[in-house]
Amino acid sequence: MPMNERNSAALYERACEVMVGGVSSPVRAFKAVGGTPRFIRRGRGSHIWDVDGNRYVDYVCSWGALIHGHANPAVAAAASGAMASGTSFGAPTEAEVRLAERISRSIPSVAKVRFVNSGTEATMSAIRVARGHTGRRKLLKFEGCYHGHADPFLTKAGSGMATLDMPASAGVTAGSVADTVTLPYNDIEAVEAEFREEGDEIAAAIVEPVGGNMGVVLPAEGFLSALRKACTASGALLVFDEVITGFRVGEGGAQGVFGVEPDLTTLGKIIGGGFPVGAYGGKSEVMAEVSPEGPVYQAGTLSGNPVAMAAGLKALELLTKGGYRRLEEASAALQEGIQSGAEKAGVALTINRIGSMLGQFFCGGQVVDFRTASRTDAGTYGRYFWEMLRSGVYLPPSAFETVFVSLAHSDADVERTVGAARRAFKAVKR
Ligand code: KE4
Repeated sequence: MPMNERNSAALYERACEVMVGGVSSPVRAFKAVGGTPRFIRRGRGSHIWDVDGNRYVDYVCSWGALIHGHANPAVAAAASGAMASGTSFGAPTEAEVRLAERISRSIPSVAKVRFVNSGTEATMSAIRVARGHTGRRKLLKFEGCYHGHADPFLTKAGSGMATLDMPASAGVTAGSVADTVTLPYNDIEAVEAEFREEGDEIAAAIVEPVGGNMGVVLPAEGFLSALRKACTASGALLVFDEVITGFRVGEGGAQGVFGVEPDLTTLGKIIGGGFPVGAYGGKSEVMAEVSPEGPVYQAGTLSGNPVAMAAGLKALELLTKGGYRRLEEASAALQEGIQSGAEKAGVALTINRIGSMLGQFFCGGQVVDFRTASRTDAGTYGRYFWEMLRSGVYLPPSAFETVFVSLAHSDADVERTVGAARRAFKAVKR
């Protein structure tokens, strides 16, 4: 039965007249799955409603920011309470000190932090600090990882660039990526060879300690520690981009789970409770490079704004060990249910998961890097996406993104999603 999408379609038409692609970020345009993007009217808990009144169980969760679900009352109250005293001062506030202290307690490698307004600002600043600290130029990154849209990162990146099959971006000059070296994720030999060849020129190696922008790809045994060892030996800084994994895979982030300590960490999403936020931080002697203490300049009008700080602090306060256990249970049930549905239907599906991050690949065999992730059958994913949407389940409109489970997702939500997936597999098989 065709879905009622009249209002989304009308809004999309209007949007395309005045907004590029009708959206504020490319992956929202549904290009990889086709059809009309859903314009969302409201969210509550694990659900969102579009402007045609269709209700969905949401697994995008604002790309991972909403670990407590939509319009969490305590987070909303913290934000509105902050707003009642003013939305921005362009001056220091106690709220940012408290959030910085909370982050540092949870992620001990972050002795000093600087707040910014997006993950992109966090990663671009972290690389500038690494270059300032080491006096070197080269940046090592990994295929399929996405670190935001700053020029040095826009080669063979994940997320929207993988979705739109863009190995590079127009407007990014050869000069600005001349110092970027991109290696296959999980390829320890390639890392060691690169450091043998150019180790003394590398300012930083930046990596998603769990890939979340090529679907979900876990670090191979020894990959992160090999990267740590190579950086330490060469004097390059190791940067963990934990914009997704920070407070997602555990209170101490992926570095806490895998026991590898970076020199710098970037954060975002969850630490803002759904408000625009980013942060970068690390060892005091490295962060001392940042203005006004040191010579690396970085600034921001709304950085550390009190509303995002209040919402982020409340979101982190609400995270408990029991909460992470719940996320693990619900996500495991979701994975098992969907996987068994695919097997029963004879659909080749590989699911990678860590905690409440799941990646679904319509291909057989292991998915361990961007090359194997790219084996996913995009056409099947698109049909699956629409079958699930028609059943009231909102998945990422791209195979190169992460399915996020929140603390608002109930057992009933999981059961309903598994049932929808079973039906969807039968349909995509036809
Ligand atoms: P933002 O600039 O979008 O706040 O953060 C950039 C970024 C940095 N590092 C990682 C690991 C990230 O995942 C991101 C942004 N994530 C994507 C979704 N995978 C944002 C969604 C979008 O681009 O619309």
